[in-house]
Amino acid sequence: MSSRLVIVANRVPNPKDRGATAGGLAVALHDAVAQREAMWFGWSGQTAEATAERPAEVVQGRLTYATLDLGREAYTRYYQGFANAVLWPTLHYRLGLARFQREDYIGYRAVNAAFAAALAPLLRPGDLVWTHDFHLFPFGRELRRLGCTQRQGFFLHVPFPPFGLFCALPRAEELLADLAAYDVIGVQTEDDAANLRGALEAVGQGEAARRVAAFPVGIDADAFLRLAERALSRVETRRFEQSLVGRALVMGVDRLDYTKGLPQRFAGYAQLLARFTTNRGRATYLQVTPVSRGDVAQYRSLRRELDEWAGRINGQYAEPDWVPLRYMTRPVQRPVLAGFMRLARVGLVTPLRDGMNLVAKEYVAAQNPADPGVLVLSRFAGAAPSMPGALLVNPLDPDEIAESLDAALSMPREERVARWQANRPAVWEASARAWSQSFLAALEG
Ligand code: GDG
Repeated sequence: MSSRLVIVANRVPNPKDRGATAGGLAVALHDAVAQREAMWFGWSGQTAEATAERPAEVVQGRLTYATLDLGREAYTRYYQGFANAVLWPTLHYRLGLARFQREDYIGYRAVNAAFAAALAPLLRPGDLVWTHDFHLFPFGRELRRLGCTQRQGFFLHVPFPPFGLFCALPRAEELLADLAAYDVIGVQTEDDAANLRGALEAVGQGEAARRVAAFPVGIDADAFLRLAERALSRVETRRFEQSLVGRALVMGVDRLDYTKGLPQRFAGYAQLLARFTTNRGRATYLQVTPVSRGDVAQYRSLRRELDEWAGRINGQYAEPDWVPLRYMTRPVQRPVLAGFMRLARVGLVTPLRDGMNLVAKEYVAAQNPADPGVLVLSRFAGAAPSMPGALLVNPLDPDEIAESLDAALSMPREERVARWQANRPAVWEASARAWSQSFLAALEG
C-alpha cells in the first residue's frame, strides 16, 4: 500500500469547490491526491485575531483538508511582507523591488514554526511530506526540530536566481540551510537547478546540492483540449467569436503581476499598430488579467500603469467599429478561458521571468491541430527551452514583441502546424501527472 501523502502549501483548495475553481497547484496535484490517502495542510485563506494552534479538518473520503487561520499580524509580516514583498521579487531577479524588514522575516519564520507545530501531531510514521513554494522554505527544518523523521520533499514553483543575486537577500544563508532539511529539492528547470546547486555549495551545503533536481510542472493536456473543444458550443464563446467579426485574436492571460511583463507587452502591441499598419483593424487583442495581491502597493501602481496603457492604445487607434485592446481585470471561468484560447490566432505570453508558465502550455493544448495558432513566448519563461515551435522574444523589447506578433499574424497554415507539432511533446509529455509521479518517485527513494 502506498504511504499517505501530506501536501503542505500556503493555500489549500477549498473542499467545497471540488476542483471547480482550483488553481494551478491543485490541478497539478489532482492525480497524486486521487491515487492514495492524502492530506492537504496549510493556510485557510482567512485571518483571525491570532494564528490558530490546531487546524480545522474536513474529511472527504481518503482526502483530509487541514487548515489554519492566520493571525492578522502574521498575515502582514509573513504573507504580504517577507513572502510577497521580498522573496517573490528576489526569486524573479527583481532585487530593486524587494522591501526587506527584519520584523517581516521574523514573522515569516514564526508562521513556518507555527505551521510545523500544528502539523506534527497529525503526522504518522510512514507519511511522505511534500512542501510547496517560497512561503515555506523553513517549514521542513521546523518539522525536524520537532523530531519528525518522515521523508520530506520541497518544490519551488518560481525561478531560483544565480547566487550572486540571491546572496544580496538578508538571511540568504539561513534560508539555504533550511532547504538542506529536505530529502528531495525540486525546481522547474535545469537552469534553476544549476543556480540552486551553486548557491547551496557557496554556503557549504554541498551535500544538499546533490538532492536538487528539475521536475518541470505541466497540465492535463487532454482534459484542457476537451474543455476547449466543448467550449466552442458555449454561448459565451459563440458571442465572443461573433464580436470579433472575423478579426484575428491575440490573447494573453496572466495574474496582474509585475513579473508578467504586461506594460512591455502593451507597448509591444502599440508598436505593432504603429509600425505594421496592415494589422490595424485586422487584429483584436484580449488581455485577461485578474487582480491578485491587490493590497500590496506595487500591484496597485502596476494596475494604474496598465489602465493608462489601455486607454492610450484604444484612444489612439480605435475605430468606431474596432477596439484594438480589450482589457479585463476580472477573472474568467476556466472553460470560457479554454474556449477563448482555442479561438486565438496568437497566444501572447511574455513574462519577464516565470518558473514555468502554465498558460503557455494551456494555449498549445487548446489549439485545433489542423489550424493552430502561434505561441509568442518569453525566452525567460521556464517553458521556453521545451517549446521549439514558439516564437521566442525578449519580453523587455517592445519592438521585438511587435515583430513577432506581425510574423505570427501573417504566418501561413503549414508553418503554424509544424510549429504547433514541435511544441506538442512539451505539453503532452511533461504533464501534471509526469511531474507529480517523478517527484514522488524521487521522494519515495
Ligand atoms: C506559479 C509560477 C508556475 C489565470 N487567469 C485566470 C485563470 N488563470 C490560470 C491560468 C493558469 C494559472 O492561472 C496561472 O498559472 P501560471 O503558471 O501561468 O502562473 P502563476 O500563477 O504565476 O504560477 C509559474 C506555476 O506556479 C505552477 O508551478 O508555472 O511559473 O509563477 O492555469 O489559466 N484561471 C481562470 N480565470 C482567470 O481569469 N479560471
